[in-house]
Order: sequence, then C-alpha cells, then structure tokens
Amino acid sequence: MTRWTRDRDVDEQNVEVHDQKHAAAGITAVAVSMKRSLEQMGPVRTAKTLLKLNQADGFDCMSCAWPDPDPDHRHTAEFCENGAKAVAEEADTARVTPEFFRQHSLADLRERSEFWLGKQGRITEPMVLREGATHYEPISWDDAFALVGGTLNGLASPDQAVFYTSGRASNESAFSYQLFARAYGTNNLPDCSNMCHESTSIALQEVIGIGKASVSYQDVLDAKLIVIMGQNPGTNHPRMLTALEAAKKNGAKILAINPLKEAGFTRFKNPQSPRGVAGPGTELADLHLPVRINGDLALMQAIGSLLLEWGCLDRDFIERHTVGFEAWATHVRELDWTAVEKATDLSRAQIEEAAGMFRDSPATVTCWAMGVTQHRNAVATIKEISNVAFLQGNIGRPGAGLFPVRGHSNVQGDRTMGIWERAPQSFLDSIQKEFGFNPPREDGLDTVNAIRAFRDHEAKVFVGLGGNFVAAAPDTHIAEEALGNADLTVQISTKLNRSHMVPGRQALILPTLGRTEKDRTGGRTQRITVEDSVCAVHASQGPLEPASPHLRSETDIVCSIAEATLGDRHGIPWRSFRDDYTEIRKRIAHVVPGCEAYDEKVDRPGGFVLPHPPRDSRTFDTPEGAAVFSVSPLDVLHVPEGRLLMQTLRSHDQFNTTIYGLDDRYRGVSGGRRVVFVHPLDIAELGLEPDQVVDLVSEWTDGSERTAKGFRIVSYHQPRGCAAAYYPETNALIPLDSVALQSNCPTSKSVIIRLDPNGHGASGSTGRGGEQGEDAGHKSHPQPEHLS
Ligand SMILES: Nc1nc2c(c(=O)[nH]1)N[C@H]1C(S)=C(S)[C@@H](COP(=O)(O)OP(=O)(O)OC[C@H]3O[C@@H](n4cnc5c(=O)[nH]c(N)nc54)[C@H](O)[C@@H]3O)O[C@H]1N2
Ligand SMILES: Nc1nc2c(c(=O)[nH]1)N[C@H]1C(S)=C(S)[C@@H](COP(=O)(O)OP(=O)(O)OC[C@H]3O[C@@H](n4cnc5c(=O)[nH]c(N)nc54)[C@H](O)[C@@H]3O)O[C@H]1N2
Ligand SMILES: [Mo]
Repeated sequence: MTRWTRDRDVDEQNVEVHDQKHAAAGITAVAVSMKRSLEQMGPVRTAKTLLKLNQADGFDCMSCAWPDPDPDHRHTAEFCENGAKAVAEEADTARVTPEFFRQHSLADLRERSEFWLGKQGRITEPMVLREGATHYEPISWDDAFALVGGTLNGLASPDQAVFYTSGRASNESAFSYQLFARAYGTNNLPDCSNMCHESTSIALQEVIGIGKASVSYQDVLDAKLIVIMGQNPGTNHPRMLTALEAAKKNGAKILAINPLKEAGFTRFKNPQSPRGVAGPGTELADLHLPVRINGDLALMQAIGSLLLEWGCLDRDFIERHTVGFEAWATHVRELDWTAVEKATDLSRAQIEEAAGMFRDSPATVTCWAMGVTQHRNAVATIKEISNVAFLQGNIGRPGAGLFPVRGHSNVQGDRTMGIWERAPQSFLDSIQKEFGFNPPREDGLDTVNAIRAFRDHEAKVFVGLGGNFVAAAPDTHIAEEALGNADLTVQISTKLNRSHMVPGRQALILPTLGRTEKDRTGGRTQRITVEDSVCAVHASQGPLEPASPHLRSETDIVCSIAEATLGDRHGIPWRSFRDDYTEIRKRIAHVVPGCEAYDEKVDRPGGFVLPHPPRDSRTFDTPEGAAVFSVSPLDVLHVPEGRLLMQTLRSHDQFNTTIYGLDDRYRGVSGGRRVVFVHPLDIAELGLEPDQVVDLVSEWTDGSERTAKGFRIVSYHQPRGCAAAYYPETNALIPLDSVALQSNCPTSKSVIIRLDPNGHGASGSTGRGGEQGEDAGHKSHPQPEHLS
C-alpha cells in the first residue's frame, strides 16, 4: 500500500494568530451557531432541530455526555454553540451519492483531508469496494448483509472478527450489537472508551466498586468547591458553564487545574442571561493552577498530604467506609516536595492555596476528563483523586463526589449495555440465563490490541458501529496499514471519514440514520434511549425526515447483520428486535442491573437514574466491601534536553475527528489546524521563532521516530517545557505501545517531541522501527523516574 502524506491539508491552511480570548460563550457563540446552522441546514431544519434539542420530548444532543437539568428547569434553548454545530453537521443538506463515488476514485479520496471528507455531506446508499476495484460502487442492503454474514461464517475462529463501537450508538443498537458478537462467539468489543475514560473505569472500579460518576446534576449545583482537572468545558462541555455559573451563585468556589488557561475558566458570558449577553459575564475560576503536563498525580498526593497534616479528615467516614488509610498516610507523610515541584512546575505556596480550598469546603465535587486519563500514570492519578475525596468523606452525600465527565453522548450507556471487551462474568451469566447460550468468557481485544491483531494478520474482519477508527487511534500509519490487512472492513456511518479510505481487501460503507432523524423501522415510529455522565437514562426521538430514503437505523443494520450471520442459531428473535425496539428494551430489563421495567421508566419525563451504590448509600462493591485508599509511587516525567512534553487536544471547531471548521476562536487561531503551541521562552531557547514552520518529531524507546510535517509555532503561555497541538493530525506521533498502565489507553496527553526546523519539506512522512536511522543520543521516552 502506498503511504500517503497529508500535505494537501497543509495547502488548505492559511493560519492566522490572534490574541487569546478570555471569555467563553457570549453573543459570538450564538452568532456562530446560528450562522453554521443556517448554512448547513437552512432555516426550517434549524428551527425544527434546535428547539427539540435536549428537551424531554425531543432528542438527545449527540455532542457530549453533559447531563440535562430537571425537565422543569430547562431553557427553550437548552443547547450550546458546539451542540448546534454537531446538529448542523449531521442535519447537513449536502449528499454523498453513488454519483459522487463514480466521480471520485479511492486513490483520489485517500488524498483528501478529514475536513474535506466531512464537508461532502451525508452518505445516501450502501456502497461496496470490491477486491482490486478503484471505486466504491452501490450494493443492495441484502447483498451487503450477505457479504458480512458469509465472510464472518468463513473465518477460522470468531476471535478473528473485531466489533468496534463509537459512543454515539444508542442503548438499543449497542445491546443488540454486543449480543450478536457474543452469540457469534467473541468478546472482541473494543470501543472509543478504550482511548477515552478507560483509565477512569479501571481506577474507580477498583477503589469504589463502580466505574461511573458518583454525582447527580443537583450535586454540582450544591457543591461548595468544584475542581476541574484536565478538562476544557468551554469547548467540550459548554453547557457545564451554565451549571458552574449557577453553583457559583450558590456560593461555590472553582479550582481549575490545567496547563492552559482555557477561556471557560476566566469568564463566562451566559447567552441566556442579560448580563451574559451585554455585561461582563461571570468570573468562573477562583484559582487556576497551571500544572505541568502529567503532574496531577504528584499534585493530588501533595494536596492529600497537606490535608492530612492539617487534620482535615472525616474520621467517621474513613473508619466506617474505607480501608488502607494508614498505609496511604504513611506513604504521603514522607512526601518529597522537591519531586512534587518538579513534577507539577508549581510552588509549594500555590499548592497550599489549592489545598486550602479543599480544607475550607464542606462539599467538593472533583471533575476530570482527558487531561487526566490519557497518561501512562492515569489510573494511579485517578486513584489519588479518589484518596483526596475519601479523606474528607466527599462521596455519597449532597454536593460532593467524583465526576469523570464523559465524552461521547452515549459512551457510558454503551458500556452499561455490555460494549466491553472485558465485561464482568455476572453480565455474561445474565446473557446466558436470558438467551440460553454460553457466551465466551475470556477477555476480548481492546482498541490497541485490536490494531496489533490486524497488524499481525491475526484479525480478519473489522466492523465499526460509528466512529473513525484509524483516525482516532494512535500511530496513524500503523493503524492504517493494520486495517488494510483485513479481509473485510465494514463501517456503519453517517458521513465519510478517513476510515472509509483505508479499506481491507473488500470494504462496505453502510449509511445510517442519525439522532436528528425520524426512525420508522418496521413501519412504526421508534425511539431510542441513552445514558448521560450522571447515569440518567432517557428516550430520544429525532424530528427530521431522513437524509435519504435508503438509510437504515443502526439497530436495523446490526440485527440484519446478526440474522444474515446467525440465522436461527440460539433462537434470538432478531427480526422482532428490529421491528420493535420495545422487544430489545424488554431484554435489557432482564439482563442489565438497574434496568427493571426499563420501557416504563424511560417514559417518565427526564427518564430515570441508574443505581450507583456509593452515591446512593455509601456502599462499596469492592472485594474489601469498602472504599479503598491506594498507594502510588510519586513519579516525575523526565523530558530530555531540547525536547518538549506535548499534549494533543481539541480545537473549538471539531468533534473528535470530525472537523467543523479551521478556527479555534478562544485560543486565537484561525484558518488552519497545523499549529503547535509553545511557551515564548522555550521558542527562544530552542533557537526558533514564533510563526516558523517546523516538523514535529516524536522519539520512542525502541529508537523509532515519527514525524508530523509542517506545523506553525504559536507562542502560547503554559508551563515551561510543555506544548500542545491538535488531534487527530498529531496521532501519527503517538506510538501504539505508549499506553497507560492497566487501562491500555493511548498516552495522547504526554508525547515527547522535538521541533525540527530543517525537516519541513524533506521527503518521508513517517519512520517506524528505526526505519529512518537511530540516533542514540536522542533516545527518549515518557518513562517516569520513580522517586519513592
Ligand atoms: N465540541 C466538542 N465537544 C466534545 C468533543 C469534541 O471533540 N468537540 N469530544 C467529546 C469527547 S469524546 C470527549 S472525551 C470530551 C473531551 O473533553 P476534554 O477532556 O476537555 O478534551 P481535550 O481537548 O482533550 O482537553 C483536555 C484538557 O486537558 C488539559 N490537559 C492536558 N494535559 C493535562 C495534564 O497533564 N493535566 C491537566 N490537569 N490538564 C491537562 C488540556 O489543556 C485541555 O484543557 O469532550 C467531548 N465533547
Ligand atoms: N491524539 C488523540 N487521540 C484521541 C483523543 C485525543 O484526545 N488525542 N481522544 C480519544 C477519544 S476521547 C475518543 S472518544 C476517540 C473518538 O473516536 P471515535 O468515536 O471513533 O471517533 P469520532 O471522530 O467521534 O467518529 C466520527 C465518525 O462517526 C460517524 N458518525 C457520526 N454520527 C454517527 C451516528 O449517529 N451513527 C453512526 N453509526 N456513525 C456516526 C461519522 O461517520 C464520523 O465520521 O478518539 C480518541 N483519540
Ligand atoms: Mo472521548
């Protein structure tokens, strides 16, 4: 396969750098969302969709998993700028038809950027790429299902198939999909969570017995301290700013822990209040700690040690509900402050100020997202966040708790429904009891292991229920080559993306309905259900006519593939599932804990909340029967001379690999995405200039180097030695083997790079396994120096 470069993306860009913005939302946000909506959808569809967004009788926003207020407290416009962009992207009036595929060969499409591909519009008909063909061509649904079923039935083992899920899939499609995979015979159910909050799921399961947030929406409003770690709510969960503003009115303080001073922390202009539109807005963060990338474990250990020293302990909670306190206390009493300052780039005084906020708060909610989960030490960091919460009994009472803020709108629901390569045995037992077959019991492949399996020719068929597997995954070139080894790749998608352009020997694109659209599968109006970040489950129904009469729902496609593959095997009634999703919900009620009387409960306005033992009754379903204090060695990530520690993050104008536009308004960048943010003194120290174009080169333990070409340097304030650049353009720099301990989550937030001013324009866009020569002097890798 020819290796392609994304130089065309470089040509598309005309980057301009402006001053960073200090206020989030406001009237500009309203103007931008209306402009995009009108351009992509037109006035009628704009009105139809936006007024139904996040309403009890409407559809769930597919942008993020931020929870909704009670139905009585919702605004008429219960959405944000980026939610409106997500709707406009899906309800787009442009179309990708069979004619489009006649005009554009695969070779042509492979050279296009993700931005261009997404802008071509909604896919209207199922398409196939036959072996050796130069173009995708139309295929009937029945032939497509037969091709999938036939290929799956021809494999030597069910474990040669991989069933990926992106977190937008509904509970109904997710439940059917995992049931199908297991009935077929494999637990190979990787999902986007493996690259996202997996570290959270692993850590929280271990220390509180459940991998989900322990708070309700009301707890956020009632908190007296809200800690926001490694999260950029102004861009990625904008409706969170409304909740933060309300919490501040109730007396909460806000502590932001982030290498960057993101716009949402400094000031929020609520477009729903007169003060927000015309006035100065609300100052949100009371304190911003500019922590060095990856310094959070050391920081939380230091905060815990200060609280211990100051005697700020909920002794009753610790005695009655926890184990391991003494061992933890002994460990942090010997804290090495020099190492803490090195790891965090913060002074002891700064950390004491932050610890003082914990001390003075009677109820604390700690929120976190990708800035915490995508590091080698992420699981340990989340356990340390939990230690600090246990110290003050900040779990299972009003206004307090642990709050991992999820990404994709239904990523949490998909897990609840069994999309999990290592689902607990109790879940598999329930499947066996309900459906009468014994599902496979060994763990399946997660995302990183699935790529390894395709790379090593062990896996043969890839099915993606949504998402953009190769672009979201680390080590882009390896991921693309790996998928290219497959016999068959099947993408169930709404829009074109990179993963369609790196097909296996044969490939299918199966176009599906989005959440904005009416689902009339089986001749009835169907609804779907989803779960948000605080375990609230509710129904969703789209208001629009489908983008094409040929589209099928995800649930329809999954059940049809299952039928074509399994026929009557195990007697699972795929046809009745497909014709009436109520039949699926009846089975969910039997199999999934907390979902008894599921269909009736989702009928309530606002839905229902799943049980969460720590939140509901301070019960901890761990082997110890208590919340577990854990001891983690303090580590300092060592970065060699002349190198930077880079995080990969989202701009204000994208949803993961979907690029809405080329502007990052709050960070002051417009017209392009190939930029690298570097501290002004580091730019000077490296002998470079702002605005200069450089290649980003990452270096890995095995001596291999990976290059991403042509990034403009933007002078940007952050801790010294740190850098930032956008995902997915930089995924080629993250080695497949660079993962978080225990969770196997790619370390997308700690990549050691050098800026190469000479390489730009030179040939060869990537190096692998020493392909481009090893330079022993430059060998480095993000392995921690263990100091205790
Ligand atoms: N509009 C929009 N909304 C989205 C998405 C989107 O792409 N666009 N994606 C969705 C998904 S799937 C997810 S998972 C979420 C992601 O939501 P976020 O986690 O907010 O996403 P990122 O852009 O990756 O931002 C990471 C933040 O962590 C900070 N950070 C980086 N490294 C560190 C560190 O070592 N320590 C600390 N304390 N902070 C650090 C960065 O400066 C940045 O502010 O958003 C969801 N919502
Ligand atoms: N370097 C780096 N890499 C990262 C991250 C990072 O911060 N840095 N973040 C990681 C995270 S948190 C995540 S969650 C993953 C995201 O990984 P994915 O979930 O795989 O990626 P998305 O970009 O969200 O998927 C977009 C595609 O989904 C399809 N789609 C959209 N809507 C629908 C729908 O309703 N149904 C179906 N069937 N398809 C639909 C469209 O075809 C679209 O092109 O990426 C991870 N990768
Ligand atoms: Mo995510």
